This record gives sequence, structure tokens and C-alpha cells, in this order.
Amino acid sequence: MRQQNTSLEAHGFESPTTESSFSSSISSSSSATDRRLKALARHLVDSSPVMDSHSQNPNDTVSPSPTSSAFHADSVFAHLVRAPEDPILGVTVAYNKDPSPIKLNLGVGAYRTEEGKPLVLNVVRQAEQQLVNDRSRVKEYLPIVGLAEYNKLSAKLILGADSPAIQENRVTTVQCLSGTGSLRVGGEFLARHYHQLTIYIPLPTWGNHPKVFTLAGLSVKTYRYYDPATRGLDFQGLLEDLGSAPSGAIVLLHACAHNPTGVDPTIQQWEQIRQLMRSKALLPFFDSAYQGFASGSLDADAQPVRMFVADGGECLVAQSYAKNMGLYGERVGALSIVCKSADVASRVESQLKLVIRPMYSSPPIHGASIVATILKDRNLYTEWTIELKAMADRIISMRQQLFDALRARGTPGDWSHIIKQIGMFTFTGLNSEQVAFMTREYHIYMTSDGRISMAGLSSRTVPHLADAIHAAVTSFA
Ligand code: KET
Repeated sequence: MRQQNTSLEAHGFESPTTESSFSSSISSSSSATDRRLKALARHLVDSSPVMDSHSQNPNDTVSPSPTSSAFHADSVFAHLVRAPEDPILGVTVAYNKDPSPIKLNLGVGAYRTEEGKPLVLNVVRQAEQQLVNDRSRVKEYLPIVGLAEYNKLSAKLILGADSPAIQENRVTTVQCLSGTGSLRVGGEFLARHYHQLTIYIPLPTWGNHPKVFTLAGLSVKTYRYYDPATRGLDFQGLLEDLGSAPSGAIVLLHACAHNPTGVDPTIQQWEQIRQLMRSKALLPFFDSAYQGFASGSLDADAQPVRMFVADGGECLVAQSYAKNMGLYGERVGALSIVCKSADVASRVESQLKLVIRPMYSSPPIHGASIVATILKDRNLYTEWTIELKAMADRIISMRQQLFDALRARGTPGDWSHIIKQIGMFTFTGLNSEQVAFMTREYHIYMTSDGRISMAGLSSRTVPHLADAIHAAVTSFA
């Protein structure tokens, strides 16, 4: 029934019904009641049948003629094959379907409390309360580039409050749809305006990277990053591969807490990477999805990005507040492009607007307002850093507990990488057969590459996971 109205309403016509007479009969009541009744009247009107030109009886429903050939033909989408679930988000889909009371989701990188519950940070609650209380706030469209104050504060957070690049107005920042949207806008911008269309991503990397950049119009290649033998960085391989990349190529770098490996270069290694990249004019594109989650310190985790900005060169940075402020579903992120001059930065921004406008026009207001409220208030900011540190510390303590539990069981193998790796994930080294076994027999859900989200673990569930790993390792060597 509702459908019958939509074509009229879509063209700006009021439904030809009795609203005016209904409204007039209640016009003498108080204004609040009046408003409620009017709203009610509108709802009633919306759901009432509408006469169309072919039918004089309002009870007639309009349906496709059963004799029309289109009615009997297959769907125009009948040829579609079912697409597989996403390798990461699909883990949650499978987990949700499992009725087992002992099931455990270590797939998606989302923080959970010791009780296994999602966490809304206290500072986020406070900021939201402030926003609700402020009656001057409206729901107007944001500009194409998002909330100006939020953009400034985001650039400061990643580049440092005293960053010369910011002071010299060489940075343009646009609010985007979380980390993913920031990467996508950056990718689209580069595909349109940068002379080198090849982007090098680490092997392995977050599973969405190749898809985002390919769809943006870039050609994706990999550089060696992780050495399964040492479960550490393949630094030699990394230097060789970036050394042989064509001049000007784009290089995707995880700013900290590399996903999925939990292996980051040391500061000395970052310096070598920087020198190599600058000597070959490789363009750095940082993905900063975990600032504060690696070390617990926002500044320490931003160090690699700041090294590349301090040399005066150009780079792109995609930021996400999904993890470090727990704003996953608010989709709040930012893309900053650091340029050589203020003039170039402002022209870059003008072109970013042309990328964004036809994609989603402008970003949502709520999440960015929360972040801006927290970042600009000294007390809220300090409280945030404390809450963030507590999340990082809980993850670190989970690493130790899992390591100890495997040791206690005498599980074959060297598990020290669990405590050496950093960030949300442990790249266990378990193979896909072992992962499938753990899901089947222990109802533990994780990505098939053996990555587990340490943030999904608690003291209560560590023994269960350790039992499962022990059984998987001893059953499938
Ligand atoms: N970069 C990296 C490295 C990353 O791990 C994620 C999310 C994102 C960007 C995008 O996050 P956003 O929510 O768009 O701000 N990673 C986790 C969630 C996901 O796959 O979407 C994950 O790896 O579990």
C-alpha cells in the first residue's frame, strides 16, 4: 500500500486525501497536541490507499497485470551467482548463526570488555550528552569536506599539535567515512590526479586494501613484509621490493599495529624506509587505523607518520576513529594530504571535493561532532587517553595470559610472537585447516589466515582458546 504513494510524493505532491479536513477539526487544540495529531494524520494519510487513474475504488490494489509477460519472466537478476561473504565481516555472520553458548568471536577487530561486551567509552557518552544538551545544534548538511573544526583537530592528532606542515597550511584534511572511506577517497583522488597509478601494499595486509584501491582505479602490487619463518618483519625483502618499485609509485604503509601481522618496523627501520622512499620519490600513503592501540600512546604511535612529514615531503594519511574512540558504527575518519605548499594544498582540496560530491555528497555530522568535542576539551581529551591506554593494556594482558596458558599446556611450538606482536591482532601461524577445526570443534571464530583479535578475548575465555589451539596444533601438525 505504502508504495502506491511514493511516485506522487517523490514528485513533491501532497497525497489527495482528507488531511486538510482532519487537521481543521483539531485546529483549536494546544500546539503540542496539535503537532502530534497532525503527525498522526500524516501517518494515517500515508498508509491509506490512493485512487489511481485506472481505478475508482479505493479498495482496489494496484498490482502488475498477471497476463503481462514481464510478470512470468525470470528476474532480471536471475543470472547472479551468490557472492561469498567478506573474509573478515563474514566471520561475524557465521558466529551469529552459531547457537553454541561457548562460541567466541575473535574475527573482526572490535574491542570487547572483560565481560565480552562492546564498549562505549565514557568520554564518548559525555560528549554525546553535551551535544544533546546543546539546543543550538542543528542537523544541516555539513560542507562536502565535513566539519572544519574536526578536520583541523584530526590533522593535529596525527601530525602533532606543533607540526610545521599544519602551521604553514600545507595540509588539507577532509572528513571521510571512517578509515575505509578515507582510503577510498585518497585512492580515487590519486587515480585521477597522480602520474603513477601503481600502489604497493604489504604482503600480507588488511584484506580490504586491494579491493579498495583496485576499485579506485589503481593497479595494486605487493611488497614483502612478513617472514613466516621468523614471524617477524622481512626487512630485507621490504627494502628490496621498494628499491625495485618504479620511481613515483605509491606505497601503502600501516602507520602502526600492522594488520594482520602485529609486526611493525622499529623506528630505525622506519628511518631507513623513509630514506629509501624519498630517494626514489615513492609516495607514502599511511593507513592509520590504530593510533594509540599499539603502544597505548597516541604520540608514539604517530611517530612513523611524523617522520615522513618532518622531512618536508608529501604524503597521504587515512585516519579512523573506529578503534581508538570505539566509534565503529559512526563511520568517522579523515584523509589528510600533506603538500609542499599552501597553494597546492588548497587546489588539492578543491579537487577532493569533486571526488566526494558524486560519491556521497557530504559526510555525516554526529560522529565527527563527538570527536571534535573530545579533542578540543582538555579534560575530555585527557580522559580519552586514559581510556585508550586501558584498552591497549587489556589487550597486552590478554597476550601474556594466552602465552602463559599455552606454555602451561606444553603446546608444541614457540609462541613468543604472541607477546612480541602489537596492536589488536595476533597472527598465530595457525593454518586454515587448524582454524576450521577450532571453529568446528570449539566454536571459536577467526579469519582463515590464523589472525585472532586479542581485543575479543578475556580472562574467562583464554583457557578455552588455549585448549582449542593446543588441540589444533597437536591434531594437525
Ligand atoms: N585499515 C586497517 C588496517 C584496518 O584494519 C581497518 C579495519 C580499516 C582500515 C577500516 O576501518 P574503518 O572501520 O573503516 O575505520 N579493520 C577491521 C574491521 C574491518 O575489516 O572492517 C578488521 O580488520 O577486523
